[in-house]
Amino acid sequence: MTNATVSRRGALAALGGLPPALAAQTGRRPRYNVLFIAVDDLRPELGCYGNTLIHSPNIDRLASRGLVFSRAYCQQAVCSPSRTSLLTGLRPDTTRVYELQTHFRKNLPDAVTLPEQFRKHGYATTGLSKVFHGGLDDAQSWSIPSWVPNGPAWGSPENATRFERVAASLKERGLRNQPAAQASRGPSWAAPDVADNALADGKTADTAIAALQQLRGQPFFLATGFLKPHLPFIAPKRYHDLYKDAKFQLAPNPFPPKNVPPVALHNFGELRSYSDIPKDGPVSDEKALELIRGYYAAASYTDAQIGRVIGELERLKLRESTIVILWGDHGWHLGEHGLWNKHSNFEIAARAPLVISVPGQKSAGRKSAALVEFVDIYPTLCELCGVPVPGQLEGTSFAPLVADPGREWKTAAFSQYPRAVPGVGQAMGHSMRTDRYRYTEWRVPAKNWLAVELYDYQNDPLGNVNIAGEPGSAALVRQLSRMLEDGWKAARPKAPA
Ligand SMILES: [Ca+2]
Repeated sequence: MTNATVSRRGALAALGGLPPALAAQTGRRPRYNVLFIAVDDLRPELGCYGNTLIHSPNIDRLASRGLVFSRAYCQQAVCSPSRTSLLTGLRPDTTRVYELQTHFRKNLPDAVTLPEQFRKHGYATTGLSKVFHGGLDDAQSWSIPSWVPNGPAWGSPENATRFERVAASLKERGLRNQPAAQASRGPSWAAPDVADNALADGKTADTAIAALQQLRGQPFFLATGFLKPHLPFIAPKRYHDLYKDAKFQLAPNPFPPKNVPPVALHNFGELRSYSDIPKDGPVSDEKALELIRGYYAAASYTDAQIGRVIGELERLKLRESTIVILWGDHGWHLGEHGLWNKHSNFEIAARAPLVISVPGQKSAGRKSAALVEFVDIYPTLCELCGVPVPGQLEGTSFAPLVADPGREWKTAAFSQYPRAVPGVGQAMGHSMRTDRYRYTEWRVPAKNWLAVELYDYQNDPLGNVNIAGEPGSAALVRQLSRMLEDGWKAARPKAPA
């Protein structure tokens, strides 16, 4: 019996799944459904993460029935690379998807995605709205064609035709999507006085509710993507009104870390593409407060839509047979380190929300501070549902943490971000979060160029000082550099004794 078998059976037993002996005798496995909720650009700015200003009652309620990971990290802090890594179970250096144009099947034609693996093992799978990055959908992942807001109705012949057209067009283009149109964008936020489902995420919730009604009665994997709080922060007025009297604070560290190498920073071009943001220079304090308020309103709008979908799951009495997992695809700078958007290797961009609720889970309502990675989600869901875990995956199932949130776990989580260095070339920044430190190396291998960052969260909780160059750090830098080079395989948890 392998260690993996032992841990899987142990985890299922602790979760209240079938007793291992019975499962072994009957070959029965829990065929939990999966409600897989992706939230675009949601950072851990939620009640269940300790924020008392934000209104996130529905995600908080999910957390009270699940496990909250306080230190979960995406593998690259921008939409498509993060989602591609999570959905293929492979790291960006394997998918070689570092930007928003390349489809992973260009480099990995035979990859088996997470929903595809469930489809292959008898599940109905479908994707609503943004699961893969926009325009980079993957037809073979879905047993029922995916759906996007403002397209034909889900499950309709028209939607299937649209889906086939998109798939054919991707193939024709060598799976290469056109860069998103950078047409002149309007303001960064708006508060129209409209119904929830006048906007995309409300339509997605409506469709998810309809999909649940149709999918019940068979094992299903329903992936539902919500677009807010991605820019622009457009949410119905009632969600902005939640914060009418709220006293927002500016980021406590609206400046680059001391001694930071310039390669770690960026000019937040995404935000600047909106009409009310200056093309250069800092964002005014007044605008920064507006943006923070807008972000909160947009997050609350999505929280309400998530509540509607989970409410339907309960109404249909599917809650006790369904795993609900929620993740934001990466973190988001709201002025911290003088930055906006994602696109960095800083803690604030790499760390993202992750909540899992498993039927019968004994750890319901608890938090885990274990270092987990989004690349771990694929093997975790397979293990919990009795779906075989493909051998090529580069993550580790955290099902043992769902059973025992305080157990020893990974020694590091890994992220990366590419950046052009003017006059030098294209750098890749590889970053590693350990229990105490964040250590990052930016390299242009052809030029033997290197820049290093080291933050000590024990002495500097906000990561405001890069101590990599300090004489007293030399031995630690050497040690962490070796650990970074040894990589994710060496950081995996040890099998229980
Ligand atoms: Ca995103």
